[in-house]
Amino acid sequence: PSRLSRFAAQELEKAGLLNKTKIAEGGRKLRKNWNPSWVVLVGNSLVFFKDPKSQTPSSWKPGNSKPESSVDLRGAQLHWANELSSKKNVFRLRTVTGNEFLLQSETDSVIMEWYNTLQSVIDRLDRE
Ligand code: I3S
Repeated sequence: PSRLSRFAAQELEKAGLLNKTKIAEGGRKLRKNWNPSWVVLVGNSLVFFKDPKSQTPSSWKPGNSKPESSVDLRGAQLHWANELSSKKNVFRLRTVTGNEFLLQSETDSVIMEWYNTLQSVIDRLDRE
C-alpha cells in the first residue's frame, strides 16, 4: 500500500498551513530548519506535506503527493514552547519515540485551534 492509502480510510480532522521545524530525532537534538508545511490531522496521525506553494502546480495533486513524514499521536506530549523560539505562537510536539517538532503560526486563532484539536486527540488516545 502507498504511504497515503493507509490514511485514506481514516477520518480527516483538520488540515492547514503551519511553520514547522524538527528539533529532535529519537531524543537527539537537531539543528532548526523552519519551513512552511501543509499539516493534516487524520485519525491518530499528524501528517506533514511540503508546502504546496513551494511546489509547481503540477506536482501538487492529492493522488500523487507523498507525505514528507508522519507522527503517531498516541502517547505524544504537547506543550506551549515560546521559550524555544523568537517566534510567537510556538508549541512543541514530542512523540513517544523522542521525535520533537515545533509548530508555529503568525495567527493566534490558527495556532490555538491546532493546539486544542491536537490535545483533544492525544487525550482521547490516552483514554483508549
Ligand atoms: O534556537 P535557535 O538556534 O536560536 O534557532 C534559530 C536558528 O536555528 C536559526 O538558524 P541558524 O542558526 O542555522 O542560522 C534559524 O534561522 C532561526 O529561525 C532559529 O530561531 P527561531 O527563534 O526562529 O526559532
